[in-house]
Amino acid sequence: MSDDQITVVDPRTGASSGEIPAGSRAAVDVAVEEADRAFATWSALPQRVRSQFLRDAAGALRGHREELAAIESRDAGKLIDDAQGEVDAAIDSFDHFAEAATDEYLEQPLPDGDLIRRRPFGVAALIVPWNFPLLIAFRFLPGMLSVGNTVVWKPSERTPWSAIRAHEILSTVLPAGVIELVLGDGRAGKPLAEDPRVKLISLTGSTGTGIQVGEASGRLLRPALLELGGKDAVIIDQGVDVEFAARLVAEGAFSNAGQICTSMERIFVHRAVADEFIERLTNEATGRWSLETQPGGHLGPMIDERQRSVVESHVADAVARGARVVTGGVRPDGPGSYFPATVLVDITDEMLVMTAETFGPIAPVAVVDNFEEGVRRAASEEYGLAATLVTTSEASIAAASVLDVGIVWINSWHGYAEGALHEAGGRSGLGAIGWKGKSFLDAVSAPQFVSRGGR
Ligand code: TXE
Repeated sequence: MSDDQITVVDPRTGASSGEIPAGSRAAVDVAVEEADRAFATWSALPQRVRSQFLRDAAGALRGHREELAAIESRDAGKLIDDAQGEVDAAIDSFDHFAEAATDEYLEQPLPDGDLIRRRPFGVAALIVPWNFPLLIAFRFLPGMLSVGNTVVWKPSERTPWSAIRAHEILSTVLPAGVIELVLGDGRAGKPLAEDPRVKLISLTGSTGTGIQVGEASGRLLRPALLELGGKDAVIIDQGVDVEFAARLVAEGAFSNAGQICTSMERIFVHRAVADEFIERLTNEATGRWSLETQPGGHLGPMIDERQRSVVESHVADAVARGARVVTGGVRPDGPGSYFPATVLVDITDEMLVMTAETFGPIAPVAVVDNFEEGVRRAASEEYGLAATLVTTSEASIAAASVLDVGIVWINSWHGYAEGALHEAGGRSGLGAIGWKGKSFLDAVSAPQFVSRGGR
């Protein structure tokens, strides 16, 4: 492999699935140029014409839904059913935004003939991570296009293949330049973030990268939508259905092998239910959440060896500081970057599993004397994506309102209603980004006040 190529690795085998360019300023320059050129025509189209293009895009992608899911399942190490669900939801987003960006949204009347016009920013850069390659890309891309932006899309260098295939398919129905794909790692991402012709940028990724993109955006006085790292807490109260709580936490900690920004990474459980909770969580880890290589197992591999090493080092640090491994904790023999669902107890707050993003299937369980102690310890962390509360007490829910987080899930996890809107706390991000509809479009279009001054 030469320096200007990156080898992409299949997480189930460790073997190469091919090479992509490492990225260059020159390639970014061409992509931004093309998207910039396409912007004038695309943004001037009548809304119904742009919406029809989005419907055509959904139809074209849907014709390849199984192929795209197979690619996603292989590259990101997902169970095929999960990959299919994600790909289908990703494609649906094109249909959604074909309807959401209405003429009424784009020109919002005020009294006396004045109005707010929503206008596109111009070229939008879309930098995507590897944990949900198409789902995260298409959370943003159709909505960006729907209001008239053109997009330069950079997938993660660790999972580029579904983006490459989807872009080929989209290119058969969308005008040239409306979506440009650039490949590579930071060697593509950095020049893209620094390009003054990029008028809006979205990054879902690590906090370190987010700070760099934010700095470049500050210099260019350009909005940046940053969805970054997390260290989400779940607090489990006394008097709850412990079986339900254990199932919910297993799902929150082990889904996608823990590689979700809103994974539950810190678990605070009330002493009154702690023993039963730990036992039931352990059963979940060794049952439903055993490795997919076991019969009935649902846990796929970590994305690659680098990520597995991070997870392993966090477990080793916890054990060195006195934690006990109830189950898991040791990498299995055999190919692929698998790591088992792991339950840790005797946890203290200075351990790496409680302070740094682990991004793996690790459930560190800290026992607390009361819900308020859980809230206090949950609040000590500098990340602030989301928090989950398992409780039947309104007083406990009220006590948790001090948490500096963008989302609070109560007796649930990972639900997103249409119209949901959140701004991350702490070092977890910047910019209020809605899930769908108007609350999303507000983040990717600029308001312009138009007054006829006729009063
Ligand atoms: O992220 P990066 P990585 C966390 C998670 C993980 C860690 C590192 O803890 O272990 O971040 O993952 C592009 N300018 N999350 O290394 O590097 C990069 O090519 C512009 C949380 O994959 O931030 C990729 O497309 N772009 C997260 C994207 O940024 C740059 C999901 C994210 O990569 C760049 C993923 C640069 N200088 C990881 N350098 C979440 N919130 O879900 C890299 N990139």
